[in-house]
Amino acid sequence: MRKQVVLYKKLSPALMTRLQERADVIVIDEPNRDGLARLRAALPHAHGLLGASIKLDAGLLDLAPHLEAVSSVSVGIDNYDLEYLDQRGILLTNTPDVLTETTADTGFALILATARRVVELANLVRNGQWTSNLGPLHFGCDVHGKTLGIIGMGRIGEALAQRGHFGFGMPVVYHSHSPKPAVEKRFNAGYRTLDDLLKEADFICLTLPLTAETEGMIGTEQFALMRPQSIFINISRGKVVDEAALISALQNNQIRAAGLDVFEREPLDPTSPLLTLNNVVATPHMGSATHETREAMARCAVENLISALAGERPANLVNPEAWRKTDSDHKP
Ligand code: 8YV
Repeated sequence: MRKQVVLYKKLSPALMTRLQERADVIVIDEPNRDGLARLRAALPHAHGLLGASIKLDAGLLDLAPHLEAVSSVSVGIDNYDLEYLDQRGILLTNTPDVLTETTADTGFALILATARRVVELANLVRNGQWTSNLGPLHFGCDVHGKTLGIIGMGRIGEALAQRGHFGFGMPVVYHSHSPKPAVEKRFNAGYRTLDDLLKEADFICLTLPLTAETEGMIGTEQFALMRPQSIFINISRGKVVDEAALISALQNNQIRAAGLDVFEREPLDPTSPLLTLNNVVATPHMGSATHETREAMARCAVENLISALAGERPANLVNPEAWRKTDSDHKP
């Protein structure tokens, strides 16, 4: 019997053909509020799900009694209840590696845009307000040679360190669960406690996953440790930061600026105080959003799902516990 797959993120024609060779596919337009009703209606038939950016909690997945695998088109897995998935033996896969470089590029785009005030000054030109040579009122600050602080030294953190060290001659300091000798050797990077990094770095970049441990990790106390010339960059998850504390730190000039690609609630409310501040560059969760990378992520997600529904261990399995459970179920 052909498995049923519910797709809640569009695929290219080539990948749609690839998936339809192996399963019957129900397509739900990117489920906004209306789409969510269609997703709920499709779940009772689903053996596999493929998509991203929707919280698939127990309430939703209880509607899918035949579900075997969820293939996320993302590296972040905070939209999924791993305990629930393990308990039901539902495999979860993600798309690491293929988006690392692109997301690190986004991180550096925000570093440069905030330090050199690119958006603000480009708008000056666009609005016909460039009437004389720039003076100190419009000067930004240098990036090269400044200290790059990275909180969370995973794949994306390492790619940021590579750009800073080799590309911009930046001393690199980092904080993570444990020291990473290979990273220290490759980038002459120094391990710091979180507090020491916040006091020392000129650019403070968050590349952490959102977990129960990291939620709200950067708040009033942490912003108070940063220096007035420091710039805060978030390309991880909005909820790692207390957004009200960030707004207050910016409004009170506790930090120079912020480059933000993620927010506590997305899309960001157009009335957010963040959007009234000239020293904030806010982008719409575009970290991995290039044609090449999103196609590579979708290709990875399709292959993960095909493997999982064929009873093979997927390449990017997030929850091996569920595999062990299904494996024992398959054993005679
Ligand atoms: C987008 C991301 O959420 O991979 C992640 O975890 O945050 C981004 O890449 C994802 O690409 C949406 O499809």
